[in-house]
Amino acid sequence: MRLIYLTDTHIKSSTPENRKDNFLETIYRKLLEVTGLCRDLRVDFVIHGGDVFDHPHPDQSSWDLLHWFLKELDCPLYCVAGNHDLINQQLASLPKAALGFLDRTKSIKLLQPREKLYLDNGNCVVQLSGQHFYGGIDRHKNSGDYMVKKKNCDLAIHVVHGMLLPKAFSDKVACTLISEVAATEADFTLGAHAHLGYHETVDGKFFLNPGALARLTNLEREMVRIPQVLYLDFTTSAGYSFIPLQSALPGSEVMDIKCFQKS
Ligand SMILES: [Mn+2]
Repeated sequence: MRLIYLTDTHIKSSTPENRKDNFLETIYRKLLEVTGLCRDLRVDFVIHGGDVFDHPHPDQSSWDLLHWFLKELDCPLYCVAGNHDLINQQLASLPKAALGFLDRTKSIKLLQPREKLYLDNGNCVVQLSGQHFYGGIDRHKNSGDYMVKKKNCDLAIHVVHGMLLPKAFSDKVACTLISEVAATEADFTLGAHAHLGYHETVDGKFFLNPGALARLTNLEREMVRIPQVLYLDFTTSAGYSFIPLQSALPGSEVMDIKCFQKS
C-alpha cells in the first residue's frame, strides 16, 4: 500500500500578505505535480492534514481548483479539518463549511474523531484515524486527540491538525510535544498546522510533518524551505520519504518578506 500525505495548502485566489507571485497559479502547479506523483508512484490514496482552503467559505476560483485536483487525483482523499477550514475556529461549524459540504457530497472523506477506518489491499491492513483542529486542542491535553490504540491491522496512521512539535518555540503558542504523546500506538503520526514541518522517531514510531505546501508566514526559514509531500510505501516494509516539489520556486522569487521573524 502506498500513499501521499500533504498538508496546509491554504488555497485562495488572492495574493497573501507575504507573497509576490500569482498564488493560485503557484498552488495549481504544485497540485499538478502532486497528481503526477500519485500516478507515477501508483498511490492507493492521499491524505490531507487540513487548512485545505485558506477560508471556510472559499471563493469560486479556489473551489474550481480543488474540484479539478480531486478529479485529476483519481483516488480517495482522506482529510482532517484545519483551523482555516472552520468558521471562527469552531469545530461545530464544520458541516456548514466547505469541507463539510465536500464530505457530504462524497468528494472527500473526513476522518471523524475517534473513528477508525481499515484499508485493506490484500497485502496490508492500514488503520487510519484523524483529529480535526478545535480551539484548545493543545491546551486540553486530551490524549485521545493525539494518541490512538492500534487494533487488528499491520500499520496504524493517525493524522492531527494541531501544534504538535518536537520542542516548543514560544511561550505564547500552546503546543503539544511529541514526547507527551509518544505512548501512542500509531506507527505514523502525521502532523499539520506547524508550517515548517519536522520528522522525529521515538521507539520506532514516526512523527512526521512535511510542512505546509504553501509558504505563508514571515519566518526567516520560509525563505529557504522547499515545500514537499510525504510518501509512505508499505509494499515491502514501512518506508517513507519526503519528496520536495520541483515546481516550488526559491523563496526569494515568491516570498515578499520585509521584516523577518526569527524561527
Ligand atoms: Mn495552516
